[in-house]
Amino acid sequence: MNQTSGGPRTPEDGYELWLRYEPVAPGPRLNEYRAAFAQVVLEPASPTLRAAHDELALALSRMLGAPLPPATHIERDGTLVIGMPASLPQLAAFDLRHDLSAVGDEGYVIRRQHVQGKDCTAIAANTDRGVLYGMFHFLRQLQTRQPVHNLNIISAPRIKYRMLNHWDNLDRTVERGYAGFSLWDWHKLPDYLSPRYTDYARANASIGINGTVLTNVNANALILTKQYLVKAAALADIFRPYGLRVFLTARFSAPIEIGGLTTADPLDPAVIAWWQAKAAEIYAHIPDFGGFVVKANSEGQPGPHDYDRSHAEGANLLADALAPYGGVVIWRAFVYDENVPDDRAKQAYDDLVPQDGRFRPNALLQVKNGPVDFQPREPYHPMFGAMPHTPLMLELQLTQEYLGCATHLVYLAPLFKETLDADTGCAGPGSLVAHVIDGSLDGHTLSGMAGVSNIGCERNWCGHPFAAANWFAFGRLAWDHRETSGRIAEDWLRMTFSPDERFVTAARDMMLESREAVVNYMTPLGLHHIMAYDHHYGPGPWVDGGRADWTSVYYHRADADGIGFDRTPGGSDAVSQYCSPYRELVADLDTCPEALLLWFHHVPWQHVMKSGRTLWDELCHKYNEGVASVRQMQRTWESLAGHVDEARFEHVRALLRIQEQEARWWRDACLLYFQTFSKLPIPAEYEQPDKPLSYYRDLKHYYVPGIRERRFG
Ligand code: BDP
Repeated sequence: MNQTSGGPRTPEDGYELWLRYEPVAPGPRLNEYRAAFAQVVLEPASPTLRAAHDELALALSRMLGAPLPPATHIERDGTLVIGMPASLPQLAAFDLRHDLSAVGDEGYVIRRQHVQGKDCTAIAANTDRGVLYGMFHFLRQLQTRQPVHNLNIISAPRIKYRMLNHWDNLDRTVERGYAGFSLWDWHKLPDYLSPRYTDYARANASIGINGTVLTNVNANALILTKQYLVKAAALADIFRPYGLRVFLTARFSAPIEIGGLTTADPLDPAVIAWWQAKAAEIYAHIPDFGGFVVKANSEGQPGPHDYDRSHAEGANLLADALAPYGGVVIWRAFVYDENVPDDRAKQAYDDLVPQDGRFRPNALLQVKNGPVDFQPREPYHPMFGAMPHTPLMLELQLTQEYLGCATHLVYLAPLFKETLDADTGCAGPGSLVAHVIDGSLDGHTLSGMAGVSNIGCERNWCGHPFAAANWFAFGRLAWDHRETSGRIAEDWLRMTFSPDERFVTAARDMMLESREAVVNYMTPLGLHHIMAYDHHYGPGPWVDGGRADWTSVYYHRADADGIGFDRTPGGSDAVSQYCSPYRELVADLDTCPEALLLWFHHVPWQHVMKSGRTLWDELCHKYNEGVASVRQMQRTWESLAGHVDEARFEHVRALLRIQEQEARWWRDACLLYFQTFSKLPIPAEYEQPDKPLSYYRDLKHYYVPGIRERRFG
């Protein structure tokens, strides 16, 4: 644990994430907290309330120097009263009934108030889960050193299913994982229960995440066998007190692979019966099982199309099996097929939008933020707004598959917000993606947000010391998408590193700049999917041959005339999938935001940009700007030595050095490659590549982490 101020800081390994509970330095703030919180009334009458109790004791003994003495009723100033009014009569004096009636079963009220002549604070909710969430919010106030004299917080989540998706395989490899092997030690489960499972649940509860999909979307049917269900059930038992429900991925062909049937046709009575029995078996092991997540008919996965059935028919098969138990099916919309000749960006929409209204009430469709695949920048997915009769979930990727893998500092909240705040216009102005997915636009009660996890077994959970910020930001935005990227970054920095204002301000600015930096040095101006083949580590704009929609040339389409994918009506016409006025805005070369120009248009090299530069010069400018931003991040970090313990400081410093090298690698490789088409010089004012294009093309990288499991069969 850190010391409070002055002197070198004790080395930290990052294990405690944002739950370090750094001691409050002696001074007015500590005095204020000690006066405000002097004893606690909390009946640990359920496992969840016990968890809240234990967390509070841990946190306050660290932050304030001692745990609060327990009390049974309000007997003095500084009494903290925590619980549900239905079971804790001491809360009656606060009269929270009205506010609690509006926060549902996960929200809470935190209020400082004079009751019975004493200065007290209540943390109250309708359920014990709400109490736990409220307690974590309360602790955050202290961790971020907020004043507490006016505490009056009413909060409820805007999204119902706030989930992590682990792309974890049963052999413990993690598809697109850059933080070591899977947390789930399937081999030793259920007999050995790592303490990390509890700490994982604590961290999720602290940011309101209430669901976890344990297994990869490229699913292995074995997870649905008894042998593995008992293991998953052991995890569910640990997670339950923290309000975290377990979900599993369902392989559509499971009835054949583990059920001995000859078909997985969703309309076949034997298949229907098999899934019904399977659901009953799962619920016998995991009574609060959340449901299935399914990737079907995409990238080689089996699905209903194999039997000439629709996605809705496939989803409904599983939805019906889960319905008696209150489970949901989350059907992924990431579907595209190399045999469909049309633009990959259009395929999910074309396949799924016509099925709007055909899904069961307990089915959700999970849609990635953009229409291709988690690129540094994409326009929002046109399915948002196009399926008013179906609850759409937003799927974001926390793990940095296309964003520098293990080593780049990229704070993703600005990317997430860009999608959430996008106005689809589909139900008039102000039809934000956020309103589509929180259900408010079309009156859905089911709503969800999923983040593809960046967590592994590395000691600090996410690998890069800054990567946990993306887990944190995801949870905060899933709870309330109106929060700002800057505010979330500040909280995370204060809790993770130091509450010192100078540190927080500088490091926040560095984080906020990091996303645009990576866009600029990898894929500026709307370029996309030009990473190296398969592992996606490093640049590969020359990738050609094989499956066309997995090549780079498919996406950038550079030629002697220009560069970019023409998605206007004269090209693939993907623009027509958007509602007006966005459709017209992006379809017109003159009004299309330059940040997405080459996503929607094939643009001549000599086209004059808003800056007055030609497209080619602008490309050179952007790539250099990206490198310059990383160098600025390095300078900022250097200036913060002393604010962070040496172990974590040096770790980040080394990774920033790698990031700077790789930003140059990206810039030089891409500019040299695109130059073979533009035939134009890199303006002399910029650094010139010091190696030929052939050098970059010949680079080979073996054993990049995160490559998908090569399964038997
Ligand atoms: C892509 C990944 C692939 C995933 C796929 C998916 O490259 O490993 O299986 O998405 O989301 O980003 O299904």
